[in-house]
Amino acid sequence: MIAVLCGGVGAARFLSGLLDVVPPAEVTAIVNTGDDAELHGLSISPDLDTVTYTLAGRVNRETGWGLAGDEFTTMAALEALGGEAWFRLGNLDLATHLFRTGRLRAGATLTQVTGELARAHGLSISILPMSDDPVRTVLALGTGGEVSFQDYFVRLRHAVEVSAVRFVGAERAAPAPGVLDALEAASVIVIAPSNPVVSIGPILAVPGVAEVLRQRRAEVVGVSPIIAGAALKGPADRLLVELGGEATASGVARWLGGVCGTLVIDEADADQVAGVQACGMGCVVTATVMRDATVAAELARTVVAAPKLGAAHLTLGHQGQVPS
Ligand code: FO1
Repeated sequence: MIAVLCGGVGAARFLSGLLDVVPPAEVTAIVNTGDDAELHGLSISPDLDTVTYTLAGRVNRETGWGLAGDEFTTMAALEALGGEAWFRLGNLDLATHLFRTGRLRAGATLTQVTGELARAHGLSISILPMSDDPVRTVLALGTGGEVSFQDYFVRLRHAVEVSAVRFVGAERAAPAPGVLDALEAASVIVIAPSNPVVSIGPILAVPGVAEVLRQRRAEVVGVSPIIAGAALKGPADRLLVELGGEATASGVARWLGGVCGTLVIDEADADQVAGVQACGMGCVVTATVMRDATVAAELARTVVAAPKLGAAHLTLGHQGQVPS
């Protein structure tokens, strides 16, 4: 069994590759819900939907979120009425939010609804929210005041300086049913190439999760979302720096150090191996930019093998070859 801590787009691509090399019934995705939002009376869980749509082969490949071929005429009509339309919900995507909202109001848990949506999309992988309790990522801005995650990410286009991040409700949240069991039973626990601050941070803030990872650190493998000093997508690089860290693979190692035994980093960062190892972590170097399904599957294969490779402090060359 493999357990994967997931944010949005990067995690979903990684999971796609993993399912090419491991049977879906042997994978549990534990997904961030700190990005969840309530808009227009609807319960929206972007990272859960991104993972589900991607694995179902239905995601909009250009954006990495939402459904392929979706249209936004409902949003346009809402805007014409004077409604808020900065968070773009596609006509087809809206069906997911209507379904989730209705089921939650009828008393179902987020875990149950997420399972129902996964099955409706024909998926047999176990997709779990990190918690059934509300946890919301809130960012304090350098200019003062606090905003919700989607306000920061979408409305403000993450073009503002952040001075602190908190995960409201995390201390009272319980891990969703199955989360701790999956983490305890997994042969490998993967921290997907997601933003370590705002995608992985909320999952680690759910009581009990970080404790299991600390105990099982030798089996925990992270994939750095920072490559050559920058994030492929989103504000991970800036957030790391703004919150006192460093936007490098070594900076990711320091951020995740206590809970992660091995870090997989990109070939472009081969000069970072010593920095990662200085955090007491194994380090594996391979191609991590998932530009196609083959690279994603090869990355997944390397990650699953990484605890053994990383613990021996072996450094791998391109596509997992041990350099001679
Ligand atoms: N991201 C955007 O940049 N703009 C949007 O309007 C937007 C809408 C949206 C609707 C549904 C959904 O599931 C995701 C959506 N996203 C949008 C992506 C979302 O903000 C991000 O995936 C995250 O929460 C970060 O992982």
